[in-house]
Amino acid sequence: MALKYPMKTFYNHLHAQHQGKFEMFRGALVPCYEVPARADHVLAELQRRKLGTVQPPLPFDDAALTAIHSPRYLNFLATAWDQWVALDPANAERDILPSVWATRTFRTDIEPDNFSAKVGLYSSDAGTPFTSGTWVAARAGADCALSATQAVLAGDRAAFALSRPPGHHAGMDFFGGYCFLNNAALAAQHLLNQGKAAGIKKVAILDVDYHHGNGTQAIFYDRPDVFYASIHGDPRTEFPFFLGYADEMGAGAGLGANLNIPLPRGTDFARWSAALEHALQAITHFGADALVVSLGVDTFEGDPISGFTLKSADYLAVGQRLAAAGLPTVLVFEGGYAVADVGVNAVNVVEGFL
Ligand code: 6XA
Ligand code: ZN
Repeated sequence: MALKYPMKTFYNHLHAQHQGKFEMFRGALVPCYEVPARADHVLAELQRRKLGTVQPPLPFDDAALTAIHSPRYLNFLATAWDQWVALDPANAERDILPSVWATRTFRTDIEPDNFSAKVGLYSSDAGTPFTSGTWVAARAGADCALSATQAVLAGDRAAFALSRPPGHHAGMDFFGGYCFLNNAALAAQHLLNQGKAAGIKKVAILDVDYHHGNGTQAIFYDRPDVFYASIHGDPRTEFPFFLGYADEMGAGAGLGANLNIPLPRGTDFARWSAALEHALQAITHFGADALVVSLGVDTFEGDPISGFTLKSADYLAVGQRLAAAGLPTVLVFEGGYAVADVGVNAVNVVEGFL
């Protein structure tokens, strides 16, 4: 196909170093849904259609990470595996999986010495194994998001961060929902920090993943310069359950800069695209100078852990509609677990955008 302009994809060449064995589901350890093949399928489909260029990320220093994540959390991520294996050499064969948490009424200001307690302090669920290569993979994934952002700051109309593990459930200081570093939040903050000369004063994050991006929302909840809009499965029945309701509209100076559109299981593309229209109109009204898209394709009818019914062809229309917003855009890969279809669906968004 003839491209109107090339799109750069920054591919996390180290993503497969994060390869969880099991996640907790209804009292049993089940094989992880978030597998390396997901990203491989997207890469293969991009290359098959010859959509732009694929390159590894540029390295960014830790200052880009501490713009979003707390130093003590980053230090934990960087050292967790070594701490785990130091407890027992046999742990090298086992993933770290949280089992105890600081829920309501507990203290979170003190980092305990006990390793399991530390894991609990910095996590939100038992569905997110931390493996020997998790930090290396997540760190390179953040570099992909920052590199795509850099390309857009340098004048590209759009760029794609193709990485795993995903990011939108990761908070300022916790992992969960298969996420460790919040790639979309890092991109948005980098656009603001480095985009002054380009006239970028306000950024919107549009989260089209099936799941509400609780981490992203919380990071920017009181910020007037970042609008977070999300279309997702109703948290009354869908992960992450405890955030993502329609009455969450931002706080303090950020009041009005958060929009949640929860939809019931079974939602089809007609209803979903009306929600997309609503979200994009709100982003236009906000006056965003640039857009970050949390691009999950777990809205697909065949997704094994989700409940919407979008079809592969619908993702072409999604890409077209995102492009019609007319903003410099960073696309950040998030969820999508119908592994054999993830490549076609994600790349349909990219092709629709072009
Ligand atoms: C519960 C399901 C986690 C959903 C992860 C996801 N283990 N988030 O796709 O967007
Ligand atoms: Zn998801």
